[in-house]
Parts: sequence; structure tokens; C-alpha cells
Amino acid sequence: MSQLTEIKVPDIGDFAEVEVIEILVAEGDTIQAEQSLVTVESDKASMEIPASQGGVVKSLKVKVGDKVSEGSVLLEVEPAEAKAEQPASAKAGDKADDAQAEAPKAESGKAAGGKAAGGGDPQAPKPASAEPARAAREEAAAMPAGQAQRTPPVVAATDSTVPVPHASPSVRKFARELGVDLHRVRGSGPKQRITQDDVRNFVKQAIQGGTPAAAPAAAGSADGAALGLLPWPKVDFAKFGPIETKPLSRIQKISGANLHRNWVMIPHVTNNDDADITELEKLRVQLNRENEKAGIKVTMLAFLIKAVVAALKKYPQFNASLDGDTLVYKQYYHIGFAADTPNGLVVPVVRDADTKGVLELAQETSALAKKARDGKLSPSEMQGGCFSISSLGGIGGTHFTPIINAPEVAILGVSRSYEKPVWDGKQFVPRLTLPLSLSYDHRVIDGAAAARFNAYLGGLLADFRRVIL
Ligand code: CAO
Repeated sequence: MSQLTEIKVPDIGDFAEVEVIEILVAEGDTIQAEQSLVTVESDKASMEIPASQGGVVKSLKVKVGDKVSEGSVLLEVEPAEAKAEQPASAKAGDKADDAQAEAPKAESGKAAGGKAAGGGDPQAPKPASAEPARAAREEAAAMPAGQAQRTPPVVAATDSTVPVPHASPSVRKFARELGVDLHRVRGSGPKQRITQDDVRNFVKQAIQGGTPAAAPAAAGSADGAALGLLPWPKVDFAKFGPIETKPLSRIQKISGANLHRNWVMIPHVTNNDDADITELEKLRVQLNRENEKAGIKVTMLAFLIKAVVAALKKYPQFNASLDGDTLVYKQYYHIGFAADTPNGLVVPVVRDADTKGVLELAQETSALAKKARDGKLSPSEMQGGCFSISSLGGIGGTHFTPIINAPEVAILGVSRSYEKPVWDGKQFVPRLTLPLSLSYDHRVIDGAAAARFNAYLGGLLADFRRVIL
């Protein structure tokens, strides 16, 4: 039996104590000079360490998670002149980076003929500085399928501002050869690193006709496949009983697409609270009695708009929109309200609600709601909203989760008021209670701020005189 030779980490430049993230060979494998043995990763780049000579791997000296530097022993091989020329075993071949085998002959010869890498082979390719690393990454991204990588150690930068899937150069090459877009592959390795098995499984699933478990989609792409979701179930409903089909209305299609985008793209949280509207309801009934002749009907919606404007003034981040990394604070108060129409949901907008009184708001919302039901709203009457109210109070329910109307950052859902027994210190007394459900965009609004907004709003509704303060 010939003597064992240690294969060490060659000169890898400024990189020290880098983590082994992938072992590309196994004990018993026959390896060739230049074949990738392990992938290491620093916070800047990943690279594959090639074998300085061929032979049979007798023992691995590192495992995933170990930290290595120049001179660290990676494995021991039994050099076999004859064997070194043979092709790698199926297992090793599976894992090896073909790019290494395709590396220019002169370089292979140099490394194979040079002294052990651990000895600091002067011929060993120099590792990447930040610039070549970036170049390697850009080249990898731009390279068409089937094109080989360059010399070892092969480097892929991970510090890009462009989101580049986390994968070693050999995995990138493997994916390119199979025509797989790595953005669509979910990585199962450490830090979501994409392994060769992930690419293989992705292809297998695609061949079998399923939707491969794709990585989460980039913002804006919301089809099920891009989100890594199962395909929509296809059911022959007629098999189970009589059916009738009707195409969605134009409004349903438009509002459905908007609701879907908003639900998927905005991290929603809903804060539920109750407002004591016992006194406000008395005022509302009295106002309706007084204005009956004028034909004005005041519903809770008009009071809600007025109170919401006061709350928006106190908590301006609710009257804002996200524009990239910037928050746009609006100094106007246009309030939308969801209106249920025979053709679907629409959201007319009351402009400059801060300048209008409750009676004017009642008249305007009722006129807009009628126009909505008659399908006569103009596009400009549905634009420019800052905050929306979805009132289901006339219908029922306790609490619900309204979907934010992007690019707004919050929406108030209102359910049906009910008599609630409230302890006044001596006894339970019936109080008319209005359920408030405030959905907010958690990227912009903290839970504490939402709770404050909702509690403040409840306080205004409990004592409406506070609205003028
Ligand atoms: N609790 C108890 N009763 C309420 C109430 C509440 N919170 N809100 C309204 N009511 C009562 C009204 O006082 C009125 O009573 P009367 O008929 O006895 O006078 C009745 O319910 C009907 O009111 P309304 O709903 O027609 O009027 P409104 O101003 O409250 O609402 C509008 C107008 C357009 C918002 C409403 O008609 C509507 O379309 N709501 C549905 C909104 C919707 O679909 N939201 C879901 C969107 S998905 O998030």
C-alpha cells in the first residue's frame, strides 16, 4: 500500500478561517487533480478548493461547518499513478465540478505537477479579491447554459446588491447546463444555499409535471408557481352534482387582482378593539330626526370618517404611503370607503374630508354609494385615497380582517354594533359597542402604534366632542 498524502488548503490569499459549506467528495472516491474537493465561504465570496493531485480518498479531515485556512488538511489520498488517470467514480463524478475538469490543460498540468497545495504551490491560482469575485459572479449570471467556468479556485461573490441565488460555482454550472434558473430553486443548505441535489430535485419535479418547490417570488410576481405553491386544484365539479358557470364581472376581476396583490405583498396585522358608541348613537338618532325633512340620513360611516381624520392627524404615519425606502406623508385627507355593489366591490373616495362636517359627509357618502351601485363612478372618484374604511355594520359580523388598499398603509374594518354588558364599578350596564378592526402594514406601522390609533379612535367615538380638539 502506498503512502498517504495530505491534501491541504492552498494559498487562498486574504481568506482565513473560512467556513466549509459543502464537501464535494466522499471517502473511497477516486479523484483527479484539479477536481473540486470542498466549497468554502467567507462573508464576501464562496470558492471551491481543488485537489492538488489525484488518488483515492482515504479519509476526510474536515466536515461542513469547520473553519479552514491556508495549510489546513482537507483529506488524505492514496496516490495511484495509474488510478489518477482514470475517470472519477460515479459518486465523485456526480458531485464534482465539471468546470474543473474542463479547466485549461496547462493549468491542470501545472497544479498536478507542482508540489502539494498545502506547501503553497506557487503555481496555484490566486484567490479572488473583491473585484474578481464580482466579475466571476457577473460572468456566472451572464453566461449561457453549458458554458464552462474558468480556473480554480472558482469564486462566486455573495455580497452583491443584485439578489443572486446562494450557490457554489459548480452548482451554478450544473444549473446552467440543465437550463435551470436558480432564482426559482429553493436552497436546502445552510443559509438557504442551493445544492446540486436541490437543482436535481427541481428538474425531477419539473419533468414529473409538478410545480417545483420554487424559491419565494420577487415582489410583484404573484403566480402560484413563482411563489412555490402547489398548482390550483383542478376539479370536475359536475362529477359531484349540477353546476352553473358565470364569468367574473369586470369589477371582480380588477378588484380581485388588486386584493390578491395587496394581500400577498403587504405584511398585514389586524388590531381589534371596541368603541363605546352609546352616546354617539343617541346623537345620530337625534340628528336624523332633525334632518328628516331635508332628506339627510346620517349613518355611522359619516362619524367614522370624521373621527378617522382626527386620528390620522394625531398619527400621521397612518396617512402615508411607502415609496421604496421612503415614506410619503400626505398633508391631505382623502378617505375611501368600500361599497358593495351588484357588480362587486368598489372604493369611492371622499376628498378633503377634514374640511367637511358630518352632515356633508353623510350626504356625500350616500351619493357616492348610490353612484357606485349604479355603476356610474368615474375613475377620479376612486383615486387619491389616503386611508380606507370598510363598514360591514349594516350587514353583520363581529370582527374581520380587511385587506389594505395599496398604496395606503392601513384600513379600518367596522362590524355591527351590539349591546355589551360593561361593569361600571357597581353593576353591569348595557353599552352600545362598535367593533373596530384596524389592519395595518407592519413594514410601516408597529403593533403599539396600531393599538394606540385604534384606542384613540375608540375614545373619539365614545366622546365625539373630542374630535374638535
Ligand atoms: N352597526 C349597526 N348598524 C349599522 C352599522 C353598524 N356599524 N352601520 C350601519 N348600520 C345600519 C345603518 O344605520 C342602517 O340602518 P337603518 O336602515 O335602520 O337606517 C343600515 O345599517 C344600513 O346602512 P348602510 O350600510 O346602507 O349605510 P352605511 O352608510 O353604514 O354604509 C356603505 C354605506 C356603502 C359602506 C354600505 O352600504 C356598504 O356597501 N357596505 C359594505 C362594505 C363592504 O362590502 N365591505 C367589505 C369590503 S372587503 O373588506
